[in-house]
Amino acid sequence: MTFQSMWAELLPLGRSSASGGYRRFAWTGADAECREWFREQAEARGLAYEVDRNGNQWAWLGDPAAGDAVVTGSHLDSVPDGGAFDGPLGVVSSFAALDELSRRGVEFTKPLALVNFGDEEGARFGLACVGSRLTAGELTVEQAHRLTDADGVSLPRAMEAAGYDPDAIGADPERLARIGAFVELHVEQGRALDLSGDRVGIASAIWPHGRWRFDFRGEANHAGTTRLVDRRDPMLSYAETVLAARREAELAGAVATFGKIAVEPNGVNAIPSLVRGWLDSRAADQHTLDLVVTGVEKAAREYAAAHGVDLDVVRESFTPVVEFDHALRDELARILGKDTDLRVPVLGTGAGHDAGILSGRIPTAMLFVRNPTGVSHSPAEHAAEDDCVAGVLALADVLEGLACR
Ligand code: HGY
Ligand code: MN
Ligand code: MN
Repeated sequence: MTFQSMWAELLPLGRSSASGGYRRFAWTGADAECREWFREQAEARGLAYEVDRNGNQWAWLGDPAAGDAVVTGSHLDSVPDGGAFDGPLGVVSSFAALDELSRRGVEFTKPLALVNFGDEEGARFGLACVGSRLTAGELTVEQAHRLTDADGVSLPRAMEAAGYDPDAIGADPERLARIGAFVELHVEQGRALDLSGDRVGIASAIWPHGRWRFDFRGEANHAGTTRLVDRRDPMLSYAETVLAARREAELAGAVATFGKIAVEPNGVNAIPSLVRGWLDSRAADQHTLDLVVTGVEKAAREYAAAHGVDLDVVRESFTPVVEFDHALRDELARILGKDTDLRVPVLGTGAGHDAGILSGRIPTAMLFVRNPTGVSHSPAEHAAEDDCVAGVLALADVLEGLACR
């Protein structure tokens, strides 16, 4: 198996022929196909394959009980019509890096594990990083059991339908206690490496970020016969709030996005009764993020009041700022610094990752691979093959430096 052949195998799984994007949502058939691919890759290499209580997939080399394991991997699920690289690049690269280390004939002094964390994108149930949050004890069983998708299917029912036991989920401190370091390789979701002319980068931090649901409730009525003055139209308040979010973010040097909306009854000729919009906002620090979200909510309440519309705002997902482990970050820079042909800058990101969730429990680090357009969460997401191969070799160097003699 080569990076290219694994990539080609994974590429068609869960891909929409209409958009060319991916629809690999947690506990669906597409997710099951990707999971089967992971298991096959693990067993083809004689790795000890297991699925943990939260549905995360692990492939071990060596005895996990020995402790101080070095773990690498990422996720295989996607956002709706996401790109091919966000998540899968880290998983495929971890198998390719292990193959490279086998070719080098290295001797491992620590256990090594490759991992696929489930439901990182939160595309179906609205919460990011469910698999790693559960494992880290950042999400309670009760909170997880309350998650439902747009069709009203709960996370437990979805897990059961996929053959997993939803009553087994929960924190897994014993597993985390066996891990000395987790390194996640990921396509960069931005253009820093393209602008600096580098193939690979090391992560410094993840911006604090979250998701807030804005429920604007008005009065359903006939679009053709209701006078404008008689309307309580939640769509107007929603539209004004979207513009307010952009304004607040620009003022604060942050980002804010209303990317998802649900309208009831969603008829062309019906004034909505309910407009539900989801805000994703991120900023370099907590104070700035608080300023933006507070500003958006204040504006939304003013707009709602002006239109006789009720508003509820619910924080659905939140990740505080992540400073990756400095010692591990510097160790990666030392290891990769030996390759004089490879400059490896350290850069921050506004994108969330499982490595960010786990960073509160174990030392974690990230490697980024150049994305020439910076585009992500889109079918247009791309990374050049030679940059991907450079990422594999860098990951192999890091794993060798951390886990081998
Ligand atoms: O939303 C994020 O930053 C990540 O892709 N889950
Ligand atoms: Mn993503
Ligand atoms: Mn990702």
